[in-house]
Amino acid sequence: MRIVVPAGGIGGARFLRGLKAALGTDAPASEEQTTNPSITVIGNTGDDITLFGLRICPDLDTVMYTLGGGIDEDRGWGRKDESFTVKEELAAYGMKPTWFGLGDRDTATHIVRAQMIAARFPLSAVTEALCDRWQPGVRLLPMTDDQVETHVVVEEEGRTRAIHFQEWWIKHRAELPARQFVSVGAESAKPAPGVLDAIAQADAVILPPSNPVVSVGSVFQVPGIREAMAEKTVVGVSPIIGGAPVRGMADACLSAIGVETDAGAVAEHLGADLLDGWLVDEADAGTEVEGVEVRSRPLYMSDPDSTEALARAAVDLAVELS
Ligand code: GDP
Ligand code: FO1
Ligand code: CA
Ligand code: CA
Repeated sequence: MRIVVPAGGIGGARFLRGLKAALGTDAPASEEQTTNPSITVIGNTGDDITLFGLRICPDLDTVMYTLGGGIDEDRGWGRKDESFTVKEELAAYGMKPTWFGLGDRDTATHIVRAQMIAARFPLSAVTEALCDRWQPGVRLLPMTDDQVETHVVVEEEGRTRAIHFQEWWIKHRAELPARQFVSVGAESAKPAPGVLDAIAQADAVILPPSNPVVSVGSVFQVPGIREAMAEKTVVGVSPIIGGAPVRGMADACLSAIGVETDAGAVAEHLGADLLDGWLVDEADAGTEVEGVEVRSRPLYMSDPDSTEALARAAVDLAVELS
């Protein structure tokens, strides 16, 4: 079975771990699996930022490290056994910004990426090269090779300005009221090589419980991707349980675009033209979305078994609706 998953960081990556287990692709990779894995991930690159001359791709790296065994499980981003000496030394030079947690081990990834970008390799080729080391067991594609960055229109002391998503998310902890998200560069961006083919060849598209606004929503800003997915059987997993995000600040993103922090409201926002099925938590049983088959299942990815069961429920629903 071939499945395409548009993914952000932690919610996407954890779900993918369960999906690999559910599809039996988490065994040591055979030659066939590395060249033709059954899961293609279309990673959000709207979070990407250039700092200190390095191109940093948080969501791609989160998926790569999580599936490759290199993630810091507690933080959910960056490398395990991390140290921050480079960050401290940069601060000692007065280098800005100081709010970004640039880890030493993580920096090696950014240096490899910067070097390849300087040699004019596209991001998709860079990502493939990085995955040679991590062997995530999925095909990880950036949504686009073009530069697309999510900027946030905020109001501070009566002044309106746009700041990079990472500044809003990390420095301001999403507390600065957001008026709008803008995917700078998206209009003229093209899906990365392989993205539209993978969707065309997929048996189903599964939306993991990623942030519907700045993760999945950002992937959908690249012209052609959402349209291609809508042709397929699409099943989504709600990132909202009992009216609240499980981790992170998705509620701040949803309220900025006028969507209630509610499992049903998120499905309506994603659209009945796209979604065929929608999984909500048992706490949200009874949720109805016109034109969408809604099922309730335990949606907390608290351990490998519950995550695998959740992924299997999504696959089963997709098979049933195909
Ligand atoms: P980010 O890019 O690192 O912010 O990660 P994603 O966009 O992929 O996922 C963030 C979303 O994952 C948040 O909105 C959370 O509500 C959701 N999430 C995290 N853990 C869980 C979980 O165990 N179950 C569900 N259903 N959603 C989760
Ligand atoms: N999140 C933080 O809250 N603080 C950080 O300092 C931070 C650094 C960081 C470095 C590399 C990386 O891949 C991710 C990092 N994140 C950090 C996570 C990231 O900012 C966000 O969680 C996502 O971009 C939102 O999806
Ligand atoms: Ca993200
Ligand atoms: Ca459809």
